[in-house]
Amino acid sequence: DLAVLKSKFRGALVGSLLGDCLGAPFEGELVSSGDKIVIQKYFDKLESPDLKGPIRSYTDDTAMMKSVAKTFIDKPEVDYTYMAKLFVKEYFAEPKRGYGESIVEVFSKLRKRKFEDVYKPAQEQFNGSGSFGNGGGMRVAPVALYFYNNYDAMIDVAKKSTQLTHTHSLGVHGAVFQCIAVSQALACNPKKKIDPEQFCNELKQKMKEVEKENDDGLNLKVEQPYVDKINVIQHFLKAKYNDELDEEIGIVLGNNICAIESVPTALYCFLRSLEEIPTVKTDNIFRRTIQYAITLGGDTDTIACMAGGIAGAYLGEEAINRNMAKQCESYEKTIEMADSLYNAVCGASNRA
Ligand code: R7I
Ligand code: MG
Ligand code: MG
Ligand code: MG
Repeated sequence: DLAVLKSKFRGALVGSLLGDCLGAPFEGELVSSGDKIVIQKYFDKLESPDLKGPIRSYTDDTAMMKSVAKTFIDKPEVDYTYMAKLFVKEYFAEPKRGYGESIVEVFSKLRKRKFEDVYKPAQEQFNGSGSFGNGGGMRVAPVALYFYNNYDAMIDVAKKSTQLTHTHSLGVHGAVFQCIAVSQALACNPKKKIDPEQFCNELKQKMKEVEKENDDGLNLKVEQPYVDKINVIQHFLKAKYNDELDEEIGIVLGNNICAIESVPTALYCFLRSLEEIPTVKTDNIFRRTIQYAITLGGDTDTIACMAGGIAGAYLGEEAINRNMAKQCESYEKTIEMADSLYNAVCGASNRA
């Protein structure tokens, strides 16, 4: 159903935006049980129609996501130099969006070297091993949308668009993980309950393929770290929710800026939120997902952004409270962007 798909495109991008904007004030904070009440009140207030928006600014997560989407809209045959130029232009226009500390060096080199070899500056990061930050994962949702009917192209573009800034396999595969998660959510019927076990098994199958490339002397502690994390997610989902579990999640799955310590956590937040969570009082699965993600602390904007992208891709934009959305900078533009992507993929000219 095309109307449902259009709504899911909007849901994925607006969901990411809300996670970023609403999670940003808590980034880097340690969240205690008292803070969960503060966060509950914060979200209750955001749903109120009396609030005037937009007041919640987005960060680098959304800034870069917009550049990825714009590349597909402007350049149907993906142009990575164009994408790199958009990243750089956006960064130097608004450098104070909370970018990762090291990525800024990539932007400077790209500009200084006039985009000669667009992959080289990223390869030079961290003495040649490349960044394993979550910057690839946080901006990948448009890739899952634009290539929703072409899996192999989606994987390829998820990798290449990440490698403009992150070349460590943990950074690249983290983005691929998030991209597949969004694409699977996109394919799920929003009126049917997702079976978390099945969702994980499907993703695990695909990540086993992706992580076959890992034997490249990177000294990873385990052979297939993302596959491993899916097993951990499945383990935690089998446990009945209790408050103390969250602390363990923060430690075992992680809540920091490394892709391996945040991308799987975002998926866990979404899957856990399919059922009620006593400390997150709402009937709305989308809100529960991002609110729960934020209560885990750490890299809250990015984990909520990625979890929100998955939830929005599953549920569609109807699930996202409009009062809450209107608080967020660039909400209307994000809808337009989702529609442009949708038209590029499913528009009249493409359907013949
Ligand atoms: O990954 P990146 O774009 O940062 C994204 C995060 C998100 O939370 C955003 O919301 C924003 O706050 O930043 O940017 P990078 O600078 O490439 O990576 C982020 C950080 O991860 C780096 O500054 C390092 O602290 C760490 N990091 C590494 N540390 C050691 N060795 C990334 N790669 C490495 C590494 O190889
Ligand atoms: Mg950010
Ligand atoms: Mg870097
Ligand atoms: Mg962040």
